[in-house]
Amino acid sequence: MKKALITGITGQDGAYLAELLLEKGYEVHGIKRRTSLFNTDRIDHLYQDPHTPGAKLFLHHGDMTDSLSLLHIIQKVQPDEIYNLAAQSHVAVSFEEPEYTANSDALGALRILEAIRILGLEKKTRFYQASTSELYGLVQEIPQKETTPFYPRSPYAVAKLYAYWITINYREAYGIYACNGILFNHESPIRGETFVTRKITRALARIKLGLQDCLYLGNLNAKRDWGHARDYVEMQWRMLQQDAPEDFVIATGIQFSVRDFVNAAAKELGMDISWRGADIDEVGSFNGKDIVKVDPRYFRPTEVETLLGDPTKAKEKLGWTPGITFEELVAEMVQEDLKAAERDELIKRHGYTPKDYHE
Ligand code: NDP
Ligand code: GDR
Repeated sequence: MKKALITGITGQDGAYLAELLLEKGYEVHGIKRRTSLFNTDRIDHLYQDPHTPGAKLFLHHGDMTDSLSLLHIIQKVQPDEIYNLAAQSHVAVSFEEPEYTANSDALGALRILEAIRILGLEKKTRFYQASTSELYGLVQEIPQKETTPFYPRSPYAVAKLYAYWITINYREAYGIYACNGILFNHESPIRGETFVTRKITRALARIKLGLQDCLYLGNLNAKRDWGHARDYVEMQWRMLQQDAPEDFVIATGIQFSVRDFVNAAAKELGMDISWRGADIDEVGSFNGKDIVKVDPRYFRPTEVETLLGDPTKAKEKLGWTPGITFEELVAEMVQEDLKAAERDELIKRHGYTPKDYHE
């Protein structure tokens, strides 16, 4: 039975990947951080008491900023595959916490690679690094492929650039099977609530049910190549099953703006938004009510305006075909957030205050 170790198992991709690897018969180990409230919502459905005979999912406390915890876990687990998904993954937050972002996202990858080396696992353990289309930043070529030059535009992207190159360096220097998946944006109903897609689907569902008045967004013109996380984690696994380690772009090859996403989500809810004004004065309204407004608080000091991937290499070598379309992705996210909003509306109707979050 193969053993996999997932850093970031409590995140969006970690949860989908754990599910996939368990289905494939792996013993799955995950690293979770100590938090004051439970942070395992996304994997609770997979959890088994470790005392249960045949349990296949095990969680370990650790942190990407703590070399010793990583070393201990890797020594104990002796994994065949490590998927390094843990990161401070929010681009806007990286401008507010640049040092921590560099520590976890850049040095975190180094710590894992160095642990593989220290423990003499270079020939046993395969390593996947969660690289990102944010590396392209101020794009130098359209569409972006594996050979397109990078121009990172945030502390997050600069940290991920270090992780990208240290992965290649350890592959070349020590013969470790290590690959970068350069993944374009991928979303799902379990996407973090402050990424733009989930923020939109959640807010519009709540607006529809009268739980919220308005959705405040930043740059409506930003364009992204959005896919579904479930499809993308399958490619993370396939990258580690090749004869030789290589880096791959995973994308759909289709691009939409943030405004397009708002329109698609609203349409799924039977709301037809009309737009007026421009730039910071742009407003989206429905039934005479202004329900989408621009708040410059969400603008980034340096923005990535447009990303569009060319997944030709992954199609040829990994058999990549995105299974879930943009429309299906939006519909699934909206329907799940509508269910959550309906639960909240019921709670409110019975005089209780539904749980909310603050950005
Ligand atoms: P999430 O933000 O949903 O999950 C991040 C995970 O990392 C969480 O489990 C989080 O733990 C964990 N984590 C954060 N900091 C630390 C730390 N210091 N030590 C240990 N664990 C930590 O991200 P996604 O699942 O969306 O993305 C997975 C990876 O892929 C990330 O590295 C991201 O940067 C990268 N990526 C994502 C893309 C996307 O569109 N989703 C595209 C390209 C790359 P906790 O739950 O406690 O917060
Ligand atoms: P991104 O995702 O920065 O591409 O990083 P995000 O959803 O945060 O932003 C996408 C685009 O939408 C614009 N935008 C807003 N973004 C947020 N979060 N909130 C808003 O209110 C808002 N309004 C407009 C942004 O400016 C941006 O242009 C994601 C993360 O998952 C990274 O970890 C990953 O590496 C990349 O995708 C690929």
